Amino acid sequence: MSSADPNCIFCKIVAGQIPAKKVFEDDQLLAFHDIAPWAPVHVLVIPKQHIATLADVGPEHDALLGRMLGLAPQLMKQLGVTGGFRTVINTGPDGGQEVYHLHMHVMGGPRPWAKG
Ligand code: DGP
Repeated sequence: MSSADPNCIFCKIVAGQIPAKKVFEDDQLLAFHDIAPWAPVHVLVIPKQHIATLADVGPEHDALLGRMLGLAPQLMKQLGVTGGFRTVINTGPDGGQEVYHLHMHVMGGPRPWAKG
């Protein structure tokens, strides 16, 4: 596993140095509520290891990415979302990425949403 980036806010959440409303955790992944939700239910799924963006992954990350995606329906079910959901991974400056630790937004709940 890559070492954590001491300047990365999501690495600090992984390390427990910044609080987050966690909804899932295992040895590889962490999921928690977004601090600025765009939808009634809005969680972020992150790898615990520091990977800056989706553009930085390689074949060695295939299983990890598969697990991140597979967690989305499980979390939405756990959080009572029944009408479908949206998954988004912003990548790089032109992709609108603000936090440079790979994360997948998973959003659900009745529309209209505030954003998106
Ligand atoms: P993006 O634009 O894809 O990089 O989205 C980053 C998201 O991270 C944004 O929706 C807000 C969220 N976020 C930023 N800082 C924190 C934090 O300290 N805690 C939590 N829970 N979410 C955060």
